Amino acid sequence: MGEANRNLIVVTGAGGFIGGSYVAALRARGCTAIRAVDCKPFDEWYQHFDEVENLSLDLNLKENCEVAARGAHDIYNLAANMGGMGFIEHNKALCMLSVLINTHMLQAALKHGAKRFFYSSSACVYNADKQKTFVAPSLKEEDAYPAMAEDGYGWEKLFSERMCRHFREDYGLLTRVARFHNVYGPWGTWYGGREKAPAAICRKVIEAKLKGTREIAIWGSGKQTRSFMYIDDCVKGIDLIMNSDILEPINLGSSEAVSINQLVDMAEEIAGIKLQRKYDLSAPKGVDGRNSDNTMIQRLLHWEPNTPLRVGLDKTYHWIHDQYLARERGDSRVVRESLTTSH
Ligand code: GKE
Repeated sequence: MGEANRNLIVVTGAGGFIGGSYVAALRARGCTAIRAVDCKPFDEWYQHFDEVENLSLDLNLKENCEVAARGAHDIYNLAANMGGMGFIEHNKALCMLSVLINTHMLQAALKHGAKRFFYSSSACVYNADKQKTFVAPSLKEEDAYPAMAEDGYGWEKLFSERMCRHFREDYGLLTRVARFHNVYGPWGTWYGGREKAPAAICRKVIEAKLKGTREIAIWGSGKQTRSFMYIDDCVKGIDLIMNSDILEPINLGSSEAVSINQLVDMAEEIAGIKLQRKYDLSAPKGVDGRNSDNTMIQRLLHWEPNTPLRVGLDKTYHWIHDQYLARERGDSRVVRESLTTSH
């Protein structure tokens, strides 16, 4: 059993949105022993920090997970092949193959004596039959069973949650699992097919404003409901849950549910325009309604994600606006979305 370097923190998926933002937060609080891992080539990493140990490794491969985990004390497995509904609905096998990453990372964590392991699960584990109304059902942790997760992506997440539990129960590896509810914010994917609704809607409003097209294409009827969690709350929640005694998977999401039409209202308000809405009922829609029931996180951590959507969306809109103009200028510093892989 390898020896863990007491301080070494390994973050997988570090070239992506949440992983990159988590590495940035660790640095901001003075952590230096950080190993950032992603399979993307470095020039496609959303955020890249020279003073961090950066590894571009495909973590589907067992031997690469061994390299990534060597000497680690804490491992944050934030790596997955994922995206919004536009991606997960059309890439179910790819999404399920992320099981290789989590399984190999757990085995490597055990082999190399890591002490703590954080796994990023998702609201997509929840039973689809409980999300068949536009009146956003507040999903409690127990609503994942009996199981009827989101096809592909949701089942991988549910299976990997259970793998984490069994590694804790059978081998004593401290595992913590959070179910993320639609994370958004600066440094997130905003074009290319993997983007989620907040970024997509901001991009479309910006495009309509800059190009004067005055109309916006919305997937579904716009009545679908969701809660969206700002990235800073996600980072804080990861820390609180990793440092807690919470053994079972727990919701990490905002409890401020809105319809997609209301999300568009907010983006228009930020842009100072009103657009003609074109609804595409054949586009990927996912569940009708979803919200995060935060009773458990409130009870156990006396906190819940609380950045109002209007506040987070404003920052996200302006970040995407600058990215959009930079892309128009052909500026290489634009976050580049590779449609091939992102884990
Ligand atoms: N992506 C996207 N792009 N969604 C749109 C758009 C658009 O231009 N216009 C309307 N929507 C609608 C979708 O049809 C869906 O009903 C809703 O916004 C949210 O779509 P989403 O953000 O892509 O993803 P979901 O919340 O449905 O599902 C996501 O849940 C996350 C966990 O909360 C999953 O795709 C994963 O990203 C993750 O599990």
